[in-house]
Amino acid sequence: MRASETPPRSAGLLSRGRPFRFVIAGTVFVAFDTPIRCGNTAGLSGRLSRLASLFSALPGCSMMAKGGFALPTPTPASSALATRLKAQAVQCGFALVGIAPATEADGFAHFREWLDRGYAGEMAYLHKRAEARRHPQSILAGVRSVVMVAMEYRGSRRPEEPATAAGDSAALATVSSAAPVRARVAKYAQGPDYHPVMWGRLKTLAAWLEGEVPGCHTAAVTDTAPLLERDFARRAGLGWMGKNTMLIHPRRGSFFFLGALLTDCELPPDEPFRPVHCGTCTACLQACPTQAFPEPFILDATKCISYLTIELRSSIPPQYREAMGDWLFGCDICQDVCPWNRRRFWRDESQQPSHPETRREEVPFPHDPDLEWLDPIELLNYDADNFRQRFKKTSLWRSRRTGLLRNAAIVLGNIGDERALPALEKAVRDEDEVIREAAAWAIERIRQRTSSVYSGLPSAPVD
Ligand code: B12
Ligand code: SF4
Ligand code: SF4
Repeated sequence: MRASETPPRSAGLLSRGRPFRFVIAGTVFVAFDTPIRCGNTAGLSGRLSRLASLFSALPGCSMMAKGGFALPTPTPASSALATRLKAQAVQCGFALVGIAPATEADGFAHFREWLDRGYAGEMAYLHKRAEARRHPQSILAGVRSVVMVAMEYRGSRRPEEPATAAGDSAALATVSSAAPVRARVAKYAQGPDYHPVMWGRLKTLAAWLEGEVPGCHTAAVTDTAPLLERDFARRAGLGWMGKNTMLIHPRRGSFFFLGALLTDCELPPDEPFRPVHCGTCTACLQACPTQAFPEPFILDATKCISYLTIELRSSIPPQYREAMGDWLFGCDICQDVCPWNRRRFWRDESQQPSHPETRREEVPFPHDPDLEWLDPIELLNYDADNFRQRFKKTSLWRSRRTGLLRNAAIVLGNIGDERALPALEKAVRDEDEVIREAAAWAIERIRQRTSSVYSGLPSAPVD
């Protein structure tokens, strides 16, 4: 008997009249020296079944033997393993879990086109490792399954505090001198840096799987690895890609992080999420203050406040500064307006809907109320040490001191009054050119606004 292995590949077949997708992760070819008559494969099947049962004894290994045509389907053993794996994922604190086959990413061509159109801006890492995003094999050799998980975060939005219509300078200019000057942080960043939290939970899940399937290999990834996460999340059945490009789940909305556990253990894939529940809605496209969607489902990141405040290292182009409003770090507007996120994330739990899924015991992602809003005047006084101490373990570390102080100055230019001038005047002497330039811009804006307010006052009465 000779045995050989084929590399992973996928195929589509009809099973009971319904489309069925599966992965042939490895095929063991056998040859018998006993002649078998055409149409009579009983002897072959018997021997193959015995061989298959040897493999099936390995936990998590699924195998189906067929003489003539090989139709591998998940064995009850691997389905049971998948079910227990999913239960374990919930125990680890994940709100959603699904399994996608480890085949080429459906959206890879779309991703390449997106890069070619220049929408990635200065995010050089996306260009550098572009080809690696074609197939998860680039992260884990021999990968067969991609277990996609979602970890929810809850932010600060309350009914009385809708996201500021950034760019609405009339509203912003009404800031009274008694009101605190504060700058808004995107919900996902109102807590610890999510990467270690996600990796920690994924590693617990990986350890469980490795215990169940000795010898299997895993890789835990979130955000930084070359994986098109939303693509695989859709294929794992976690939701659809909205017109705002977020992955949206019908009951969970879109305020969650994605993570992936890659494994060479073969697991039965879930059905991909096929419908797109956006319908005729265009709320996100209209609400985006920088008009960052050239068309539905496509984001030009170079115009997105999230990119401008977090990823961009240089000065923020002047045409987007006013539209930033009071967003200091990231932006949630295209999610806040999405009907699929309505009724969720009020911090007052009494306003939560009573859907059974929301009542389920979950390990919440830690939320820090002190990170909901930050004082941009205080931030301008931060040196490198203050910055490190306060933000090293948070997502805000990503923008570095330069980016955060630059953003603080711009927010002050948009909403600040004369109280901000001393801090800004100090910042125009900062050693960092990017901070100096933003501070000078903000001073100019505040002075223009103050002088227009005074020129609008009625003249003093003449005795
Ligand atoms: C680069 C990046 C950004 C960039 C660009 C965002 C973008 N829309 O592309 C910037 C800095 C702007 C950004 C912002 C944000 N990000 Co971001 N970001 C990423 C990152 C690292 C890569 C995304 C990417 O490759 N973009 C390029 C586009 C082309 O790919 P894509 O968005 O995945 O789109 C796929 C599908 O849309 C699909 N597709 C679309 N159209 C079509 C059509 C066809 C025919 C097909 C077949 C496929 C297809 O194919 C694409 C490629 O797979 C991912 C993590 C990861 N590794 O995936 C996180 C990620 C997408 N970001 C995330 C978050 C939370 C955010 C913010 C909400 C943060 C904030 N509050 O400020 C914002 C949201 C802005 C927005 N509306 O997207 C989460 C999203 C979770 C979710 N529920 O969707 C991710 C997954 C990180 C994580 N691990 O949780 N981000
Ligand atoms: S995150 Fe903000 S700026 Fe970016 S696309 Fe959404 S609404 Fe527009
Ligand atoms: S706001 Fe409307 S169009 Fe945009 S993602 Fe949500 S449902 Fe889709």
